[in-house]
Amino acid sequence: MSVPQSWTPVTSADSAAVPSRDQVVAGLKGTDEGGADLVQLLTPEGVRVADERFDRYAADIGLDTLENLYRDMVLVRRFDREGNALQRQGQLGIWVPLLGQEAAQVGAGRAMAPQDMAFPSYREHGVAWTRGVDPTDLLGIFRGTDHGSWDPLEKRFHLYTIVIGNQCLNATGYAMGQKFEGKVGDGDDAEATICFFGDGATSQGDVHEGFVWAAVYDAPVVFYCQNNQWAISEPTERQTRVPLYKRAQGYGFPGIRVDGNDVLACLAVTRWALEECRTGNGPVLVEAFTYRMDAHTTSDDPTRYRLADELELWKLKDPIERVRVNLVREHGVEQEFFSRVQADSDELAERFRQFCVDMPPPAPDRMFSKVYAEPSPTVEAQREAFLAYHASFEGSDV
Ligand SMILES: Cc1ncc(C[n+]2csc(CCOP(=O)(O)OP(=O)(O)O)c2C)c(N)n1
Ligand SMILES: [Mg+2]
Repeated sequence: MSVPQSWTPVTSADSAAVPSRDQVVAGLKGTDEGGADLVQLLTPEGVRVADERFDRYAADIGLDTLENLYRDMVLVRRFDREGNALQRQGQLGIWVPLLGQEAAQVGAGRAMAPQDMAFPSYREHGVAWTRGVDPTDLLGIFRGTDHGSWDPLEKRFHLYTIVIGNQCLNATGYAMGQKFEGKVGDGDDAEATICFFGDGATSQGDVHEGFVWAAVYDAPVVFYCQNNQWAISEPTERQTRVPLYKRAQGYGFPGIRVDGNDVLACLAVTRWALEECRTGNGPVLVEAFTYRMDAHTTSDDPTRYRLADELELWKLKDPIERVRVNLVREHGVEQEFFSRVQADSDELAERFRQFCVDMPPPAPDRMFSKVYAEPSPTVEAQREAFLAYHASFEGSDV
């Protein structure tokens, strides 16, 4: 086979530009120049720091809003922990914990305008909360009785997607529709879409295709990647040779890395990104640099593949603790506020638990009743056959 004329072999000078494995890992962990690019408004010690570019997107955040963001995160963490416990007690088939990702999710969710649309994966309980989805509406998914019982159009929050990365195609298509229907512009009612996915999802073809279509159609979609460092047992360095936010450049749109454990920075950066999209400058890739503090799901045991000291380091960057420290030190907030939030969260957890325990088993033919909007003879025949089979057990112990 002859070599095409335009082909030139890689010289040693070119390969000198290729980073070493150590340099790649340093970049992915945020300790190189990529680390300096990290947008942060609240340090892990709870100190508010200035950021020339993004301060104006957090300028209106006074004490009340900061308290509300804190409350959101505490309540979300509380029902997430309850979900884990319910699975361990046999009430749920599985639970997908979000521990450690509260700021990344609450910050992004609270940046959305009511008319914006969100496409989640399966871990976005914190975003669901900000969209007004009652946490009990998540329970059917994990108890295996439904696919989520909220109205996606009313909440502007799509149903969960388990197929990794697939929602990037849905979100891009939806955003293209927003553009074609003239919903992008300077008006207060302009709309954008935000798509949530993980670091591992960036290796999926669906995400690549979403990026390509969004780029060439200038679709108003914020690709919000929560880089929690792990895709089950696969670390980020097995997914990429460059920090994820830098990938956007290859598609021709901006990419930015934000401290995913800093709720203020996540809020400010996502407000900016959504504004870019609403006004016709999208898409944008946001990499929220965070950490999955618990297992991938309740079916996973992370002690098999990662060291405890990594978790200990991330505990020092806890997203809730840094807001608490800031509220006390810079705003003089008293214990009474924190006790009230704690009481509210316990009340929510109790309601969540009781709802779960009281959930009735679904009727045996339920799985056939919501397959298509219109009646289908095939599904109807399957339903009849299943009910007859089911009836054959009547009176037996099975
Ligand atoms: C197309 C597809 N392949 C594989 C899986 C199995 N799977 C479920 S979660 C997961 C890892 C995803 O990691 P990441 O995108 O980083 O998201 P995270 O779970 O960390 O939030 C995989 C491979 C799946 N659900 N869908
Ligand atoms: Mg991940």
